[in-house]
Amino acid sequence: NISKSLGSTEGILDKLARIDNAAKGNITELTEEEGVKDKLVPPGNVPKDHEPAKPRSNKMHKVVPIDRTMSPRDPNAPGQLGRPVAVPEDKQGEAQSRWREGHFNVYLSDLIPLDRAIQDTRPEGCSNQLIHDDLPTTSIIICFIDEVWSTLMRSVYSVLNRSPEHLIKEIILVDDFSTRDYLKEKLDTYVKKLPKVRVLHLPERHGLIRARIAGANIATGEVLTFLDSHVECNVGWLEPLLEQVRINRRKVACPVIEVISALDLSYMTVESFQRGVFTWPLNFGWKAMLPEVIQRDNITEMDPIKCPVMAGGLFSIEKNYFYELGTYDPGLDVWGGENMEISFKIWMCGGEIEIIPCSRVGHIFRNDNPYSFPKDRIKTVERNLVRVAEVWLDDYKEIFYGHGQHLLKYLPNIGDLTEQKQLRERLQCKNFNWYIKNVFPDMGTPLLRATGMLSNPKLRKCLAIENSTFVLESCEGNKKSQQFSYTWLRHIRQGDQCIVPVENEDSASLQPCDYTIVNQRWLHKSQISFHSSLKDHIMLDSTFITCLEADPESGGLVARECSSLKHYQKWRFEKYLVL
Ligand code: LR7
Ligand code: MN
Repeated sequence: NISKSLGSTEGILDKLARIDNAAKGNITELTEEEGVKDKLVPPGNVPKDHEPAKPRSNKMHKVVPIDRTMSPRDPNAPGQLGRPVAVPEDKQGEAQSRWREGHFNVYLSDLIPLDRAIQDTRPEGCSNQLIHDDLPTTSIIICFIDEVWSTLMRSVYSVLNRSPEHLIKEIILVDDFSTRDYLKEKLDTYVKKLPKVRVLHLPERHGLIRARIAGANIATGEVLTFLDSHVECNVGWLEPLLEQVRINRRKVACPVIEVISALDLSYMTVESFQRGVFTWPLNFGWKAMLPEVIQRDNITEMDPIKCPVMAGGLFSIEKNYFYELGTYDPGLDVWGGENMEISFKIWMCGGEIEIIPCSRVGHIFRNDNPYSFPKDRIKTVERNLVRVAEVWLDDYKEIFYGHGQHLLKYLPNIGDLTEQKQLRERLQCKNFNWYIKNVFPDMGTPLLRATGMLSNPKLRKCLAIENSTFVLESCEGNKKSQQFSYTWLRHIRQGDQCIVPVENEDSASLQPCDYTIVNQRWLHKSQISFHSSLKDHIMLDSTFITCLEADPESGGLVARECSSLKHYQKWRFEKYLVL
């Protein structure tokens, strides 16, 4: 009996520990009756008015292919079914001059119906897919600044017309302090006729990122679905997104983003099996899954695709989860980089991001923004990215800066990171190395340019550090003092010590590595062609004059004027990871 009751006490303690853990944002799954939803203590201020968790049922239905219209569709209307539209000869001038209202063909957008039909581009099988009857409701949040009326309305109508009514809690249009008149009272009056649409006029420019947070703060649905303000949601787009969130509240679901042509407003589908990825220094891009992988794992066109990062604009996320994650880093400015931040945060702190091929939304891609930035656009994005890198990238920061040394100049101006770092602690997020290994194993960029022993082939000796001074000794592969790293920022490093030249002396010494010290950067195997005869040298990046040289006389390392004839200036790392 005693042992039995002890056993059950342990059970309770174990349960309490798990609830406590979950409250800290830890990822141990709790069973439903333990009430994980209500016990989680989010780091942000969760608005209190969210709906309580509903009882679950396992009843399912096929996706409802809703496609309502305001009036019977005229099959001959321009742009119907997403067909391309041409500007009449006598309207070319008008179309041209109106282009800059949106940086797409505004004239044509105004010409085509607000509720036009588009091709149902879903893969076969999507219409038979089963969806739970008890999906969570969603608030649609569309932020805009100076959006063209017809594209904004077409976005809204596509949501109203192609979503099951009971799933849309509301559509929140967040006006990010637009300057155009029609987006004020006219918009307010107009949306009064539309069901569920609310407008939030921000009293000052927030920028997209903070505008989204403002929208989320007043949302009452269980799930937040963010959209850009020039989209067309396709048939059956919503249920598959909410289904994924219902299955796992830490799953963030993105539709396939299809293309609405900026030129002719045609609706075009896109290649299947595309993942959202990044290249350095944190540029978003698409990358096709390898055909071998698709075959090996028997992946169909309908299967969700795990993405290392999301494009940023279009996704569904459980509202409470969004707040547990601290929403977006509020220190990010205006626009850009927030998709990297939330993607790293989601993956590293226990969630996942998927593209759901049965959900498809068209988006007008354009070359320029029709609104101005408070500061320069590139500078805004780059500063944001540096902020993200400093919080999330760990050692991989080196790759980030190595692919854009100019980014280092933002470091003094990125603001305070304490809260973001604390959030990362509190959520007990995994590190960036885990993220790369598990989420983006094909990232393909090694952490270093070269590693191992650093030898001078002429002398047949290796550089070593003994008692903080350089010595040349016979090469021994497993000797720690002979191990060096050649980093993306062109540091030659042992531990946290970096090689630097000593000013006004022809010698070299060690100094704690510091990204911002230019004298710590050395060119080696560099592609700079006018130095190709010095490729095997190790040349100071800031001067192009000084090279590291083995000095047989002192048995140490010196820094002297580079010369292609000097064999003691030629070096080889044991292993090159990048050429
Ligand atoms: O200050 C601003 N305030 C805003 O409300 C700036 C913009 N906005 C609105 C704007 O009206 C639009 O609805 O924010 C939305 C996005 O801006 P766009 O459409 O001018 O830029 P974009 O389509 O290139 O935006 C992409 O990158 C952004 C970076 O911060 C956001 O993540 C966008 O959501 C994202 N869009 C997409 O992911 C759609 C597919 C693009 C791809 C790939
Ligand atoms: Mn956009």
